[in-house]
Amino acid sequence: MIRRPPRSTQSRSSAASDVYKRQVACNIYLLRFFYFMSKAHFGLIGLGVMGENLVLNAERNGFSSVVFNRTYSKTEEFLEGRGLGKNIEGAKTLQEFVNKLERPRRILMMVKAGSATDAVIDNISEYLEEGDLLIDGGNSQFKDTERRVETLESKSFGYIGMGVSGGAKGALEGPSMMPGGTKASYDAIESLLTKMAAKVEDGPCVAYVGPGGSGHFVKTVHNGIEYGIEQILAEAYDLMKRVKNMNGSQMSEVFGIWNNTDELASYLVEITEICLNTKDESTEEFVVEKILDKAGQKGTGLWTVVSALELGVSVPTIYASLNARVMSSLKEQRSEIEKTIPMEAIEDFDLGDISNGMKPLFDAVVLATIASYAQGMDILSEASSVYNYGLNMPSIAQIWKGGCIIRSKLLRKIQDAYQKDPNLKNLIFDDWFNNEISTRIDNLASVVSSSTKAGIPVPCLSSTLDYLNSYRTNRLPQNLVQAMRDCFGSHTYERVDKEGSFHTEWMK
Ligand code: NBP
Repeated sequence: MIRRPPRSTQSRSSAASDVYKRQVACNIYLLRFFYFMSKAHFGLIGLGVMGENLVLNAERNGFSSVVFNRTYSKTEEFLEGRGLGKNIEGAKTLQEFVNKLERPRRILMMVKAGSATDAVIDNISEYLEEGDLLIDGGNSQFKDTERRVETLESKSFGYIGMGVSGGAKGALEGPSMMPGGTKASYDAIESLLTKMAAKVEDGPCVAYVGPGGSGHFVKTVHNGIEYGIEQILAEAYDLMKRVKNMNGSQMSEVFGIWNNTDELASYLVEITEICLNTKDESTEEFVVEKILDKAGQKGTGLWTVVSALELGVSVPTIYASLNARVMSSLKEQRSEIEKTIPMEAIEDFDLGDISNGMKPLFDAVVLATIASYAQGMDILSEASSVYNYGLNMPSIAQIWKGGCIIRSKLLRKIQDAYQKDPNLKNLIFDDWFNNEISTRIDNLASVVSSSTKAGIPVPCLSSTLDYLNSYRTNRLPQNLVQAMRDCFGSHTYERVDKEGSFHTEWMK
């Protein structure tokens, strides 16, 4: 690149020497320029399933990237495999990682929630500089995120706690993302996130959620709703199988019909259709029937229920789904007790048939699904005012409409309902949802009562029925509960006929 003056004239010509010096200076400047220009736009820590796919997504959208993983061999494997030929570099140490990033740095952490996230933050903090931004895309507890936002922002770093949903495929092709933290930090990554996110007909599935841990709070509730819907679909499957003796293909056909309706068209119904119709390659039998009936839970379902209870929000459908997983884990105990309190043979009852899309069962599933969303949205409304999150409910429905596990057609209706009335107390007050409930509740009641009589547990369907029946009565028996509390503890009570606080001497 640099043309050296010929040796013979070098010492004799000071003019030529000046030209040479200027050329060197110019080239050093260019080298420096290209060095800084070549720094990567985006850094990722944690090459698990999610991290790997998210960094490929960022790179595909034009963001050159650097990756770091605790175990370096995984980084090498990635760079020689899926990362090969991409604008992605690896780093062996965190020092090298930050040096390869343009400033202010934008770093996404995709590691396990809890102590692993704290360890990564501690380790990287010493290399960060003012204005650098850390994004936690793991499933962190929102209270941990509140603490981290406060600590990191006080050190002049940016911190975003971001819920990410969509699994491996979503992470690669476009996830749904729920970022929370300061608005200034969000603004610094808005263009990156908007490009990476799933897109639906009316925009991307990402938006600023709110301050502090609100992004992770919204993700937690997303997962609570997901627990609910998964259990509801599992109960529908159980009824088809045990009451109607349907095989995998027949059940799959019903879920296929449901997936073409305005009420149930969704990702979870779509994958249920696929799961039920998939055969085991070695046995040629339906795989689902070969899977042990035990489901685990990683924390977000539990956090949803705990948050709901702390906020005083009623979430029986979501709670029932969590409890169903807990009960399923008692496999040995269930097998033992089955022998001591045996069930009667199950008699056939009306669930409809394939030709009418199993209408009574469909109605029951629609209402339980609506209840799951309604309860989740109620938690968000309450959290928004108690924690000062200022959540925009239609915007959250928009984020969930694509890319995430609970994406569904119903979310359009939910978005409309909150757009019509931003202070909606519950979806049940919206005309469309109110009509759905009025016209389907009889079928929900008959499915629940027949299942209960037959001894088939339907915890989400029955909790939904109780939830809706409690909602639609002006008369609940808590007057007696209040009487008992006043009787043993002088807690006093309110009356229906006059204002004030009253006490009765019950034992006189
Ligand atoms: P994993 O949680 O299975 O793996 C995390 C990666 O982080 C591993 O490659 C691990 O390195 C690395 N890591 C680093 Br760097 N520092 C670590 C430390 N101090 N302790 C433990 N691991 C460390 O990945 P994932 O399934 O992609 O999940 C990442 C996050 O995203 C989790 O919070 C998860 O809950 C959340 N999430 C997952 C999904 C999903 O569908 N999987 C969906 C949405 C959100 P190593 O190679 O040395 O072990």
